[in-house]
Amino acid sequence: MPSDLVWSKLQELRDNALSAIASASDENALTTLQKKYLGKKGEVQAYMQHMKELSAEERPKLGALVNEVRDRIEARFAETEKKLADARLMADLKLRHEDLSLPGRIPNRGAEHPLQETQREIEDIFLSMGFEIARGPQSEWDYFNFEALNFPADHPARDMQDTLMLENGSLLRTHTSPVQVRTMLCYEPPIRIIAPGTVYRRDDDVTHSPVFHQIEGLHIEKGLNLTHLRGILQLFAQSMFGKDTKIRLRPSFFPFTEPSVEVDIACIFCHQKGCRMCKGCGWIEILGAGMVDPNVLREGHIDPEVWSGWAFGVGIERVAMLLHGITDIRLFFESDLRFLSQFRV
Ligand code: FA5
Repeated sequence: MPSDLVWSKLQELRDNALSAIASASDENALTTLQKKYLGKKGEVQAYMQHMKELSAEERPKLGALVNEVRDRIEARFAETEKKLADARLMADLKLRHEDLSLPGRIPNRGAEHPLQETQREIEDIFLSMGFEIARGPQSEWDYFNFEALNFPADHPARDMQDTLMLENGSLLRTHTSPVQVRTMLCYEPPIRIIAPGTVYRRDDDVTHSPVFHQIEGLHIEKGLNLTHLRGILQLFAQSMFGKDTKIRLRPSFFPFTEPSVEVDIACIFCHQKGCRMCKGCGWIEILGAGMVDPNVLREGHIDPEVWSGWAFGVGIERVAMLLHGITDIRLFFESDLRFLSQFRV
């Protein structure tokens, strides 16, 4: 075929293709046209066969022209494809009769669990006083849970915390106090940490759960005494329960503190007039505490002649129950949304 004829036929093909594509009625018709013009055996590619009929100078011209025609046709395909998709969307919307004046659906919002919230609030109070967070394992060795804390083997004090034993000879920690010795063995004093975590006991009633949470506090420094402990706990109680909250320290016993105390707050429900929550006595116990026993400091490789320390252990459920006036601890663990959604902020 003479070259002039090739050029004009190719241009004719381009113009036909462009108008056929523009008037394609739907996406199926478009696919058929795509194959017809741009497929491997399509009409545009077929023009490459004329190469051999052309002179050496004309061949690159044909190549460039074929490419240009292909680009134009491709661009027209893209435009038409978008036009058809938009039209289909509009038709769908019309069919569905969307009522754009309907109010939107409000998605269900999650919220922090009340125990998590209480834990974070307690942590924030101590972090603001310069304490750092330490952690320890929940499956613990007898040594850290009892022995290093001055509970000799077979000592009756071990019965104070009914223990769940594991098959490998370890146990589920009954309190967060094992983190005390673990921390002492890792860091040089002065030490100022809180250790939040899950603990386990064979205990189950409306105020005691087999799985519950504590936060341990430990401060080791030169010259600490019970008044420092009292001061910090007073500040804690006021930050947590209100600035007028009074505390009192009652003598108690823990093998790992000497002296040991139970700490009560003045009843926040009846202001000490006597109510069901404080069982009529005006005080509510919130935590156990005391000065770290010298034997425990020695287990942590700390010299009790140089350093002294205080520690406390507070139950997170206990604090959350007081804050929200909850009388049954099991509500925290039942995942009942009627209960949990009341805490959504
Ligand atoms: C202890 O666990 C000591 N380790 C606390 C301590 C730390 C004393 C450091 C001295 C120095 P106790 O067994 O009293 O102590 O538990 C502390 C708190 O945990 C209690 O006041 C209570 O709020 C909470 N608690 C204890 N048992 C349960 C339970 N089964 N369910 C929920 N909370 C509990």
